[in-house]
Amino acid sequence: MGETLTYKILREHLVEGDLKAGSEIGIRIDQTLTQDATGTTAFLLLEAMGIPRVRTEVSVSYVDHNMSQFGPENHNDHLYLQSIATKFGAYHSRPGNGICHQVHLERFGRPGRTLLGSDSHTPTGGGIGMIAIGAGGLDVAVAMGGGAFYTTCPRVLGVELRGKLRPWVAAKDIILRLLSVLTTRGNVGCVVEYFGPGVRSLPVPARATCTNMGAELGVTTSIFPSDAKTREFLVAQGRGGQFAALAADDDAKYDRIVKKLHAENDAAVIANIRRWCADVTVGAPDSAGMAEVSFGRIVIDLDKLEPLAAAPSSPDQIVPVAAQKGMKVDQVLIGSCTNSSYQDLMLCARVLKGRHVHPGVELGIAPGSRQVLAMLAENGALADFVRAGARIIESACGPCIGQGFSPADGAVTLRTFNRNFAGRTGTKGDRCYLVSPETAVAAALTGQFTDPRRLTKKFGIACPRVAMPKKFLLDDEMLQPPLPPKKALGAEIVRGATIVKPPSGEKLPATLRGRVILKVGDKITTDHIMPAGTFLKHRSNVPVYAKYVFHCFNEEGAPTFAERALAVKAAGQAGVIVAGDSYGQGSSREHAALCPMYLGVRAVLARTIERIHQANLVNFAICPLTFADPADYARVDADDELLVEGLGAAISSAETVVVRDVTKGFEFPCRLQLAPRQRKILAAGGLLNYTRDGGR
Ligand code: MIC
Ligand code: SF4
Repeated sequence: MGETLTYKILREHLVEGDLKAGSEIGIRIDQTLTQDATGTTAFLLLEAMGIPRVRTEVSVSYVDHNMSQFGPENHNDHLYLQSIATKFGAYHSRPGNGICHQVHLERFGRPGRTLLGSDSHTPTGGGIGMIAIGAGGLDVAVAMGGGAFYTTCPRVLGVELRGKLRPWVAAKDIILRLLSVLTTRGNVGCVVEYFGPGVRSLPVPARATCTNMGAELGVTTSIFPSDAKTREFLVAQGRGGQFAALAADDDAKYDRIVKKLHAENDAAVIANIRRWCADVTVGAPDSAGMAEVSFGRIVIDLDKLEPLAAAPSSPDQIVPVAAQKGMKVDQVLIGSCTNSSYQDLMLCARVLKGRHVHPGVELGIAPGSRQVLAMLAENGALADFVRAGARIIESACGPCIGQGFSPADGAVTLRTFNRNFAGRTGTKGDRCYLVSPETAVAAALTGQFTDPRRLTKKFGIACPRVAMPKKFLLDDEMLQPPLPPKKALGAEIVRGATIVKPPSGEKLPATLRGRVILKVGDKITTDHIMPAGTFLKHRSNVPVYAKYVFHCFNEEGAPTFAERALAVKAAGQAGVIVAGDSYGQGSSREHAALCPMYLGVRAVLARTIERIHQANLVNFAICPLTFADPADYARVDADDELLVEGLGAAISSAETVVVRDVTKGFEFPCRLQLAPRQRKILAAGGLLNYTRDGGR
């Protein structure tokens, strides 16, 4: 039987385990990337492991997130990263050089290689045929040191693309369509693999938009084949020699995906599955209304796609742009690692050339890289933007991570980004829609939600065709190469006062006596747990950053989560967080585990936990437990005292533990769904201790 592309690359990199979906595997990592908001911790942990030099083929440290430089913290981080990265044998992409995923695609991405990045959008590299996975900084530090990356061998979900996108319909609409089918829930342990004749028409940046936002599906990664379009891109980047043709076998068999969905509440999702998937079966709902839905693969006829948007406040709230027609738009932002390529921005520049932004709209443009920005500057497109009234933002994450451009109260903001979690823009109650550059630029011109296809019908604007440049502007001056080993020996590490050694984990107690500090609902993202925006600058200082854990749930005048947690810790009890489905969605930020650990949290009790976050919890010795019966979630409340006898022993092999709610006087079973290596890490008191003890 033929093999998927995913398994071909995994097989080549397998160092431990069997390629059997659901079992734990260890894979060799060829390349790593870190960014400044996660990278300082990653490098501090690398130092703590006593590893003097990276052992990968390529490791790159990017600076792109914390760029506002209010106070000394950001610049301290930049200088630390510059000094440690080059000393330890990594490339350093200086601030101003662009967003890590865009730059990595341009300058380092290689078909068939593995990439591990301390950022959840690392799967962007799948657009060039890599197995590119997001992980916590500690996992990336281990990989930089030459260690394998351990993960669950995935099920591979096939997405067959047919036909060709029509004018004004974009790659963003493909991934938004996928989000309407798969949602952000219940896809842990899958890889999305694109195939079919429709792939051929999509250039690498369009593919990268799809794989980038695969992160929002919660899958391990997404991947496209490497073909003539990949070669074209690599040649234009001056790296034609790195091309390799890669594809699944013609008779490759994709996995069936089985999901439990609520027959009534998820009726729209089930309808989408019926419409867009092959071989669908929908079981009868059980007593709780949950039905088993299974399907073979997703089939998207690109000709049939229409412009879509993700409505507030989740990337899977998908609506047709046409249905929003007439809604006033106050702000349009074009950029982020999802849609800031040369082609994306050229399309917008051509539409805006000789025209003006609607007076009711603020338009911001953030080119994804210095390469993109320099090319726009040289060919005059930048001037077209400026003359149209756009505000030019530097090549960085910027507004995507709440660094400026927060919208006014009640304002509608359209962004070409990948996340619209509530409050991520920096404004409480924000109304943020995620759209393609085509839809964004249409709104910038008209001042309202406008199906971009109407630009042709109503305004006579033809959809610009932006071809792949024959040669991109190549200038790697802002990419500092690693110092040669001899020079590196004497090089100094610049360590500002705001860079504080992160705490390491402790072993779990034999019996856990805990207290529920907070109970939260479904789809709690790492932005809820550890806010970014103005708090982002404290990433290198855990004691300070920890003050803001669950900041969005703190109430004025009442003790904060941090204060309550520290009181519980002082009383000799373990802190426990209780959550619903999909706990820890979104980013890879390990601070969402590291800071709660610092405050004494020792267990998370949830209905389901997302992949990267679960790994981060384990890495920092917080025990991830899931309710064996999801109905028990409703019975446990904040402030309840919990007792888990024998937890310390159970983590080595038990599948379930019994949790006693001492306050209410009842017991309930919880699952310990851990891979064998995760059990060892937990038993050692976290990954740092495990590695120091010689664990692999
Ligand atoms: C994000 O998009 O949320 C981030 C900021 O890039 C994060 C990483 C971080 O929190 O530093 C991510 O996606 O992993
Ligand atoms: Fe940066 Fe936004 Fe991409 Fe995260 S999603 S890496 S914040 S641009």
